[in-house]
Amino acid sequence: MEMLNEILGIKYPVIQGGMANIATGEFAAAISNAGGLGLVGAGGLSAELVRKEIQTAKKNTDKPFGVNIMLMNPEADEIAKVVIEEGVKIVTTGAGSPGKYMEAWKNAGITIIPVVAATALAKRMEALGADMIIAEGTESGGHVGELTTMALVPQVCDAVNIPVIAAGGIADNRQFKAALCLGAIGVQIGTSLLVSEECPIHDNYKAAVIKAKDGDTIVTGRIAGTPVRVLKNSMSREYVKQEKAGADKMELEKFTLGSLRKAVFDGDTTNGSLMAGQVCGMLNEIRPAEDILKNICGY
Ligand code: TUI
Repeated sequence: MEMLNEILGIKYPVIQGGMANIATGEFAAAISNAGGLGLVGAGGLSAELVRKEIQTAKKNTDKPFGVNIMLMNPEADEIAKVVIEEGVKIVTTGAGSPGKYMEAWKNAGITIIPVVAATALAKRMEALGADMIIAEGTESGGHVGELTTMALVPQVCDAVNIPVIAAGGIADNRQFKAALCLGAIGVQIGTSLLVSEECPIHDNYKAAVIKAKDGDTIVTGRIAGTPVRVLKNSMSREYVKQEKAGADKMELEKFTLGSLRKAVFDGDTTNGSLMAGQVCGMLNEIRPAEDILKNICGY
């Protein structure tokens, strides 16, 4: 079977995760220059800021790169247009169904790679013309589903006839090879890249990921319906405590509002939302992105 790097014309069969509020145009270009597929993470940005970041990525790399659209973004409709206007070639999506944008993207010749956490959406995406699927297990950081990568990836592979990329819980060559054994043609990684030299997050955030052990993540918002995996800290422990005690959504909002920005830009590891996956326990140093990709792929 053709591997992801062969399909996309890149060195390593690795896509960078969407990494909301982290993956700038400069970062995406750095990952592409390192041999992976870098992505501008639209996250919670306005459509015009996404356009700016796309333009920055173009200036900083001549290699393929893409855009990840976080579908809960209130400006998702406009961002869906911006990627067409800017001639972006590859789009991944997360936290929802991109169904209503797919016809326009296909007409624009965009390679569409939705991220899914269950087989039902994978099948719907294939029927609507998705080119590939990213099957993301609950080991991941950020917005997650229920199924583990081990359970999800082979079931998605069986459910669809398009190539599948595995995500969630992949940080070294053993996990990379396991993902290929499960039927994937490549992997998506996020947490490992948090501790790359090129990653623009605050040093405190990187230090917290390096210090974290395997049991140091927690999922907030499972009850409210927006499960997000983050490092344990005062904010996330209190969030889950209040959630279990029956706090309403509005009350919980005050914990999450702007909390990712607090972590990324201010390095507030106490009140910030430090999104990270369960592989945090195996990340022990800050390295160049190229080393990280090379190590994971084993060549
Ligand atoms: O999207 C992600 N990971 C993310 S998005 C994000 S930004 C954010 N911050 C705070 C709250 C919410 C989001 C941080 N990390 N991964 C891809 C992913 N998509 N995981 C799970 C899903 C998913 C879940 C439900 C996709 C579709 C879905 O249902 C869609 C439908 O309509 O059936």
